[in-house]
Amino acid sequence: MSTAAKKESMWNAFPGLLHGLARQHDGSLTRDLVQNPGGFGLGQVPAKQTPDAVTSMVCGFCSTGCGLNIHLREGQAISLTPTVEYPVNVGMACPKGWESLAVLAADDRATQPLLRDERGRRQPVDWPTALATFTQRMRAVQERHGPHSTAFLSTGQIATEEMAYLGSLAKFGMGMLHGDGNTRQCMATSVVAYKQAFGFDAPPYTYDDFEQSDVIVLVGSNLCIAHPILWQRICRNKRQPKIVVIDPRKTETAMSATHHLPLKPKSDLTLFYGLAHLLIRESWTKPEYIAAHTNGFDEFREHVAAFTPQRVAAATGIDAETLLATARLIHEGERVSFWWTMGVNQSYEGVRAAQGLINLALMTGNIGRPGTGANSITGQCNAMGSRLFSNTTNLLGGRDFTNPEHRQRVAEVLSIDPGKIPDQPSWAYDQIIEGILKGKICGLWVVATNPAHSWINQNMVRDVLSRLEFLVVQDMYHSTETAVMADLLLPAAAWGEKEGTLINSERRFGLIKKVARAPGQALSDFSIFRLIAEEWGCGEMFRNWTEPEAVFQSMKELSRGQPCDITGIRDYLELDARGGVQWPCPDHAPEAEQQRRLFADGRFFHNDGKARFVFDPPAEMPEPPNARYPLLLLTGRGTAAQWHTQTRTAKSPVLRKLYPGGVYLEINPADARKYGVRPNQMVMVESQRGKLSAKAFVTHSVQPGQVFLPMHYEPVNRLTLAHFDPHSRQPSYKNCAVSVRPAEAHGG
Ligand SMILES: Nc1nc2c(c(=O)[nH]1)N[C@H]1C(S)=C(S)[C@@H](COP(=O)(O)OP(=O)(O)OC[C@H]3O[C@@H](n4cnc5c(=O)[nH]c(N)nc54)[C@H](O)[C@@H]3O)O[C@H]1N2
Ligand SMILES: Nc1nc2c(c(=O)[nH]1)N[C@H]1C(S)=C(S)[C@@H](COP(=O)(O)OP(=O)(O)OC[C@H]3O[C@@H](n4cnc5c(=O)[nH]c(N)nc54)[C@H](O)[C@@H]3O)O[C@H]1N2
Ligand code: SF4
Ligand SMILES: [Mo]
Repeated sequence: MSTAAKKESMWNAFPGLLHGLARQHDGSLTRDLVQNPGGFGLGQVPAKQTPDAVTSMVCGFCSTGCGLNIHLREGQAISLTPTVEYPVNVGMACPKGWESLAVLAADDRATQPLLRDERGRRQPVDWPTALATFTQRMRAVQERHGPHSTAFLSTGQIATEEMAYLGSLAKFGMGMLHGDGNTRQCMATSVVAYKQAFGFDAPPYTYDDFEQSDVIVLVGSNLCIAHPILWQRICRNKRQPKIVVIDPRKTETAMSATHHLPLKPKSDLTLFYGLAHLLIRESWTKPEYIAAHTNGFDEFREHVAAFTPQRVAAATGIDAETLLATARLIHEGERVSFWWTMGVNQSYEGVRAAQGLINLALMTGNIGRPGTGANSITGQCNAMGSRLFSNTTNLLGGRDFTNPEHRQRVAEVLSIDPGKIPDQPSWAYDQIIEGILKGKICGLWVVATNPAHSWINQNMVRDVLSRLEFLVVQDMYHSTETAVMADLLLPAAAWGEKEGTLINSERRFGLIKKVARAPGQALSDFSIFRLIAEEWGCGEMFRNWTEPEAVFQSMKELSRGQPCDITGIRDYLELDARGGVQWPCPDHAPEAEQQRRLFADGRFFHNDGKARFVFDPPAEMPEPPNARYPLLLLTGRGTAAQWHTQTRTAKSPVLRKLYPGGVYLEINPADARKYGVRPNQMVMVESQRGKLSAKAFVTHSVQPGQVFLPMHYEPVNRLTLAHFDPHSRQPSYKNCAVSVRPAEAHGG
């Protein structure tokens, strides 16, 4: 392929990129990039550095879990290219994946432990001092305020083995009760929805379903930006699928779809009940499937009887004709798949909305067959690992802390005293934050997450974190919003500098490998946990966990007999050779195929083998727009080149060119006129809790009455309202009331 053709296919592949560039309002940049495709890091190897070996591993950004070939010289990575043979990405990667190595080299990498002195300055210390300080001060907090006064906040972005170590060390070794992950911000809703409906947290699909579907319903999911390679998988679908995007915004994905339902924000639940109503009214359900494989349908039918097209049209803004046409699409599709992400999960009624989609799949028999499913797409590279093995909400292996048999089993596998395992689950993230506010949590250990940017309602978070007696942050950079608040910073090695496994959205275990040296004295999270275990005096408990692969062997045993059984994966070598393996993979099973989906036999994980219809009346939006704050704020991903709080992506000069440097607000032209806002003008966006200034991006992609801010910029969560789904305690980041006015008019 010529360079120009390659370039063009890049643009086509990533509508999200083009959109990001369009927002820069700067044609010169586009021209530069087009003239200099090398800027994309298209895998060219610098002339002087010819690789002498290649190894492959999975990407450490998003949950897609693409395979990357790492080109090595003398054992060190010099460049990378997407792996063609890997079943996930079949030779493709998004800009973040291409730039994975670039973000490792940065001036603000944490290279040594930093300890705050009496005058409040961060001073470099050696590891023995750091470890001794950690232990002494955490112990002191526990002695002063009781054993449960220390807690941890972890992540979906370290290796599964590291998560298992952290969760076991903190809870079984150090006596903590409370520890949660940033996956609460993200996936808690799907976890609860699946558990209640299927009996286990089990996303049923395989990515091949994107290619096998003939109707693909994407709800609150901006695939083109957030999962660009999964969008590419849809583009490979030869069945000419209908693609229905349900999103209040006309996103890049909505623009590329065949159908867009721009519903009113948070009216999803009503919409799904309205669709169920029509499917029942028109006899477009699968009674045999419902009778054989589900419980609760009769009650559900009664519940949705009240959701007439008129009522649903009024609540959702989608007219009755479109509702019927959508129900018809679902009925006529031979293979219909329902996919959802944060537009569903991040809501005060996220769990019921996710179950609304599960109900649609169940009642139409769209599950367990190729191209079907009620499919939650995860976000972080190892959100799925966190769900099964982080020992936070669930006991190791997807078990339950409150179940004595489960505790006994885990104690046996780990050869520990069952009395060391807490018999109650942890507080959720928001309860830990509130616990700090109430003086119940006084020591906090934050690993691979950046709550001082990403947690909802920042004004409160900063204040809360500053009340802690001891805040430890373990991060690869010393400069994150949370790291700079830490009393003690522990420098961590990053993806590419350590080994372990990640589990992607389709339940596939993949390997990460050490292909680069960590800078300075930074250590892998795994090594840090080991050292802390020794220093704390509980090293003996983890004597077998000498390296990540040893923990992997324990994880296998912990999974035995569980729905997520992986006893059939011999070791890392085999995992590597097989191109990743999806769970379940029990040891007695024949060699597993590369693509597998759950529930092909119609059996779910509840004791009676049946799935459940779960439903509730829709709830009121807690903070609807009002006279003072007349606009509804949506937040989410901005471009394919930005990752969350930007600690990583901002370090790549290439990625930085692909997105606007400063915070921008998407606002509809009608509202821009109404509030006197001109394109590119600085505006003040204000909620009851805080304000920020942003550049106005006047666009029809948001509806009148709504505005959108990308979450990647630090001030955004100063505005958001701390409210949560009652079942999952996931924050509802995507709705609060704000006002917008030109900044100059007020001197700002
Ligand atoms: N480039 C990039 N990719 C990422 C990430 C990143 O930071 N950058 N993060 C990763 C992570 S951790 C996650 S969780 C995923 C998130 O992936 P997505 O969920 O796809 O991303 P978001 O933009 O947060 O939200 C998706 C859409 O929800 C819509 N939405 C808002 N309110 C509603 C509503 O009430 N109903 C409906 N139906 N839709 C609504 C928004 O308009 C938005 O377009 O992305 C992953 N991939
Ligand atoms: N308003 C709004 N807010 C949101 C969202 C939204 O849609 N809107 N989305 C939410 C969602 S879905 C998510 S997932 C969260 C994400 O929120 P965060 O988890 O806070 O975001 P990240 O920037 O991914 O933070 C990861 C941190 O880990 C560090 N790190 C990376 N690799 C390693 C490693 O191997 N070891 C260690 N020790 N550190 C490492 C990075 O430098 C970074 O500081 O944001 C949430 N916040
Ligand atoms: S789509 Fe996700 S996993 Fe694939 S290269 Fe991009 S960031 Fe990495
Ligand atoms: Mo997420």
